[in-house]
Amino acid sequence: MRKAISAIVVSVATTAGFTITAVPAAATANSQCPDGKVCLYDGLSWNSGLAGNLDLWSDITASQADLRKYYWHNASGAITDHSVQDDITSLKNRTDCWIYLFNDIDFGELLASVGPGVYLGNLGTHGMNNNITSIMFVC
Ligand SMILES: [Ca+2]
Ligand SMILES: [Ca+2]
Repeated sequence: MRKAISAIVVSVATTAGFTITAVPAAATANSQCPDGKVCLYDGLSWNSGLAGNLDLWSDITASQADLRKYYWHNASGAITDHSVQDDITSLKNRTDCWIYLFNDIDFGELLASVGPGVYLGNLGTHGMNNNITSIMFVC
């Protein structure tokens, strides 16, 4: 089976972080991430393999300067008391925007920039598992 993600990682010599771009992913397995949203997940592979963990997710459509104040939804869609910050393990970018991922609040310490249509099933492979604390949209 063809992987849904086709990402190219390019080092950026002059700035911190790196750039991730991809051709738009095939139109499969998008039912839990509507077009036009960036979908964030606590678990690997967009929560497809929870291994006993909660199905925690959140969709955003604009920059978030402080994910400490932003909380996961659970499997039934209710807001939980689990903060999103330092907890994102996979994501889908279903917007036409680039998203910039930062380690600190208020867009401090750039980790990576992620192009439109990129799905990342394991942020750990990019050294970003449970690190993201703010996200900037650049449209
Ligand atoms: Ca996580
Ligand atoms: Ca962080």
